[in-house]
Amino acid sequence: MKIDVLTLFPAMFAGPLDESIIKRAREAGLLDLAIHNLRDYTRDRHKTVDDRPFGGGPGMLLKPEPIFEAVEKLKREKSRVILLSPAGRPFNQAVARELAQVEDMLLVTGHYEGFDERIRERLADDELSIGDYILTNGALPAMVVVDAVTRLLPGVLGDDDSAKEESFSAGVAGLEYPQYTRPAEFRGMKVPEVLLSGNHAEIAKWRTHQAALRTKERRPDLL
Ligand code: 4GY
Repeated sequence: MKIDVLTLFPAMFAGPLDESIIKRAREAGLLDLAIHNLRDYTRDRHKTVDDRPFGGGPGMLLKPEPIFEAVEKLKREKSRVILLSPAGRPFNQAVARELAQVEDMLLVTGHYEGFDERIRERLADDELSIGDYILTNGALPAMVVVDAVTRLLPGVLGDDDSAKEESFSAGVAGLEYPQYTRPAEFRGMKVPEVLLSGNHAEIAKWRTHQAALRTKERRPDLL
């Protein structure tokens, strides 16, 4: 998959996507990620990307010209053009799965008070929000989407992790059950006896029960 990102803060992308699983996916050619500086698509001396809202109001908006220039240049035949903003539809695992099927993505990140509406109207195929809070800009949300989608691309994950994703998509899972590793006692805290018992039927029952309790307590919306 090719993913292009349009941002005012390209330097923010150095680091998070250069580690671990995403690094391997990039090295293996499964993900081709390119970060583009919106300022490079301005034509005026001051490299202006923003302007004041018609009708008044606080703050500045991303003006249409640089974003239109950039998207028209970067967009490919099959790219999905996606704005990132708190006004988007909620991003979740189902959306990540949907995006893992598309050929190419062009992620357009917000800043200031947001986008001139004509960017939405004419350029965007979709608009996503990673959650109900306001960040300073869309770089972190873009990285979240890149990460969540990349790990679902064929060949990126090891078998164990793939199985985990499947149990989530089957809709079986709410939250995970509690897990423990050695030592069996740490600072006076004991691992539940059943997990040391070797009784696999009892262990499975305990885990299912714990997962249900935890989901009911913390995320009743998933039930
Ligand atoms: N939440 N999900 C988000 C965000 C920064 C003000 C519009 C979010 O996706 N993007 O908070 N982005 C804002 C800053 C203008 C973008």
